Amino acid sequence: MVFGFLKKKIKETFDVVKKVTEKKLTKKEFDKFFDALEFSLLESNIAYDTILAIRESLEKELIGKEIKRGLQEKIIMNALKNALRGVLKESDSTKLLQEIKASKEPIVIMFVGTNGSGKTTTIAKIAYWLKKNNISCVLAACDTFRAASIEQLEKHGKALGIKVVKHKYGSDAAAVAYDAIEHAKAKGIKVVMIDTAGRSHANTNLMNELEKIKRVVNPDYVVFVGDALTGNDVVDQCKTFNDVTPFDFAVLTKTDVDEKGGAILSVSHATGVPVMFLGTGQLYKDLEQFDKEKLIKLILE
Ligand SMILES: Nc1nc2c(ncn2[C@@H]2O[C@H](COP(=O)(O)OP(=O)(O)OP(=O)(O)O)[C@@H](O)[C@H]2O)c(=O)[nH]1
Ligand SMILES: [Mg+2]
Repeated sequence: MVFGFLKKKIKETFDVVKKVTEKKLTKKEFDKFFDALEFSLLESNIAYDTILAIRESLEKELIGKEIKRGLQEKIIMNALKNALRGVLKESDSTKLLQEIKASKEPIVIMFVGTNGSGKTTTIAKIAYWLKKNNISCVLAACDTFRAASIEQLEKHGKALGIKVVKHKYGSDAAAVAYDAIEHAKAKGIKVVMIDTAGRSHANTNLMNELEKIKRVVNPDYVVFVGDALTGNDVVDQCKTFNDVTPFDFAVLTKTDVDEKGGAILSVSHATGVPVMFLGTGQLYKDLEQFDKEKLIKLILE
């Protein structure tokens, strides 16, 4: 994660505050500063609603505040940190591990998202993470739609030494998931991860089908996998997915190649659902546990 773009843009807006001549920041001066900042935030792919939330928080904290000479940057940075704290949700992957370990029944996790967002890769990375934590899992090849999807999952299964439950292409995705859950129950496997086919959030038929899979499988967790590079579009995607198959946490992928960072901020603000992991590359180890304070530091310091 680099965030060079956003960081640079935010710093540029400080020049406006540095010109503050009166002791206390007036509404007029704030508006001038925020106009510059708003543009930077928009350019960084942060959704408009999220920008409004940031504005509200900054307004409350900064208007009427004494801006001491030499401390302008520090004061604004602190206010921005607080604004981002309000926008981002906390997530706790350690708690998830504990819950999995304590559960008598297999924990079923279903992954949803648009085409190519990184679902299958993320499942393999999470399987690797679970394995490192001595937790067994089975993968359900429920993308029976896209050519070579089953082989792709099997390749990961082989590399990680993890079983993949599959049927033929074109078969019912829910039936594959059902078999994988039965397998996990019979063998005492702790986690079932369901790889669904990518679909456009605008395709009502395909979204309804996803809802059907969810109804049959009744997963413990639904995970939305979003591609950080799609920027603002990921916000529409996550809202629609959250309406059809409400999700419990999100994973944002390709953050290693996303300079802007807007998607990470907007997804959890738009849905109220936390981001749990960030995909940071193409290797199994390239999965970071989302850490709110660490991200805020990365963006602002
Ligand atoms: N750089 C980078 N590439 C990633 C990351 N996650 C996934 N990818 C790449 O993104 C591409 C698509 O990943 P998949 O896991 O196949 O995506 P998917 O959502 O399963 O795709 P469909 O099943 O076709 O909908 C692959 O080339 C992955 O290697 C990431 O965090 N960083
Ligand atoms: Mg896939």
